[in-house]
Amino acid sequence: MKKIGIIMGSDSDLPVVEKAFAVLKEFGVPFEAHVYSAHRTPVQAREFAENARANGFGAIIAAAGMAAHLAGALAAATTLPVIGIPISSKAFGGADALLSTVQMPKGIPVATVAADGAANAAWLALQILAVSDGELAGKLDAARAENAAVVLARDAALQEKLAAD
Ligand code: RP5
Repeated sequence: MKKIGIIMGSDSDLPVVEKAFAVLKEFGVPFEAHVYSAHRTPVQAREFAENARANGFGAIIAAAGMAAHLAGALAAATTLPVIGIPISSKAFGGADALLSTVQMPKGIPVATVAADGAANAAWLALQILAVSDGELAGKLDAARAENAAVVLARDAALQEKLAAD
């Protein structure tokens, strides 16, 4: 099975990124995580992306805040799909990182999730791997069915309450 690479610009991003770890663990998909910064350690970040396909990765998740160039810098060095997580910061609440991550020039796309949207980054990475992995696609279908059952149970509870009022 292909691995997911997770790169974060700083260990201060970890509390958000851990939500992606949790989703990947739930589905039993292997991942590797590193702290590499587009600005502070550009050589290591680039090397990771350049070698990612040969090293068995199928997608890369990149989390960074503020002047968030990490996802774009990684995407420039690989044709693997790169998913960007803009990390929210005090000054602009994540709008800075969101725009820095999403506004890529044509030819070098970054699939950008919501600010601090680490769980969805992991779900999207799983869906990318599931394009060529039927077993994983089945697990994703089952998880969606479970989520739907939870929502429908909540709706049923609401209908009961409204009927009783
Ligand atoms: C970004 O700058 C990192 O991804 C982090 O979100 C932000 C602040 O980094 P630290 O100063 O906390 O290391 O590059």
